Amino acid sequence: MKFETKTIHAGVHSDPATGAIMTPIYQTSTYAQSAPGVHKGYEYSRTHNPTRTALQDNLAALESGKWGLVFASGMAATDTVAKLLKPNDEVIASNDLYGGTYRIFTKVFQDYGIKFHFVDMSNLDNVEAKINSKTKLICAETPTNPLLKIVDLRKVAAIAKSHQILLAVDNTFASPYLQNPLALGADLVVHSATKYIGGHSDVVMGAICGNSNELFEKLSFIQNSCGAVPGPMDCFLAIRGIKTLHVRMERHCQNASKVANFLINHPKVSKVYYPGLANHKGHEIAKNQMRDFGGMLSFELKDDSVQAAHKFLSSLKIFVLAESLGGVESLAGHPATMTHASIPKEEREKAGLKDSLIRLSIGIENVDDLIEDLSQAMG
Ligand code: P1T
Repeated sequence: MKFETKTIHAGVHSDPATGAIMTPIYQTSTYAQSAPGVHKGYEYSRTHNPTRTALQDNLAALESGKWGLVFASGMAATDTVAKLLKPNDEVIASNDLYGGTYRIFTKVFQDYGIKFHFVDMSNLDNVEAKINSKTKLICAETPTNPLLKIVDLRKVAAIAKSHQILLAVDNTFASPYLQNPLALGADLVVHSATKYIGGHSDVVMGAICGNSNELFEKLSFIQNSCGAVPGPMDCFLAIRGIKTLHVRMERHCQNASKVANFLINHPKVSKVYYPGLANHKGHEIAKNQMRDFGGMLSFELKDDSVQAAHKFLSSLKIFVLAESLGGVESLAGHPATMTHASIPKEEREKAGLKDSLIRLSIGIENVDDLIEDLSQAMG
């Protein structure tokens, strides 16, 4: 089955009781048993819920994985992966990554005796330099949030495999339509399904997909034991959102490419980060491992101050100033004071994240309206 058909049909079966073609919202916490332990595969909704099962099977198919697990948020998915670790284990993670991921690693898991190394993974020598016998996990994000750096997934997977280290890839920015890390050698793919997967800014959710039965056993055990599961209504919304994932992503990519080309020619803009631009450092790798270049881009103003960025952001009329990304509506954000404020300034600067950096999540509106809005906000 091709991707576009999977988005609509994979994992989703018409309801056996009524024939309803949409998976019902099984809004129930528990299931009747005819005798203790005798049931129809469902005992309690923290463990399993039919609406969640349909979504998990659908996502597994979209990521070319054997299994999928969904969580109450993207952070809950990352939390679950990190819970595979033990004290004294070491992790190598992208130094340009979602601020909340940096925060859970440094403020939560570091206290449990796990050591994190944050490196620029667009150069894989930086990864190899930090590998030692304690390294158990490599966490890559590509394209990265917010600088849109590209990590060569085939190469980092080969490095991880040769050292028997697990590779988890946060595929949030690409979505399963543009990139399938499992097919490129990753062990686990992680999503904030809040973003392109849900697609309509109406749900907070996370996901992990993989192929290994052993990892499935461990991760589903943590999912059930720790309980960060999404409710059936949210699973329904995600199933509905996914049905148009491929169509939305095509428009996100077309619009973002046009906006990037508008911005590189604007006199007040000093730099544009978009992997679709031929001069982007990761352009060739992105071409090789992604179907298109995505709907996210960032740019710096020539006036590199928080004030200049804030003035621009407050002048936007169609773009909504908000955290998050990947919805049908265009959003704009200021990583230094919003999504990445939890990363200390000196760490942000080391990663190249400047005060004037503005991040855009390009929606699927008419692109001329979007460009006009950016143009008037530049003043
Ligand atoms: O927000 P949540 O669903 O918990 O997902 C966390 C997360 C994980 N990974 C990446 C790459 C992300 O971008 C996010 C969330 N990001 C934002 C809210 C943001 O505005 O960047």
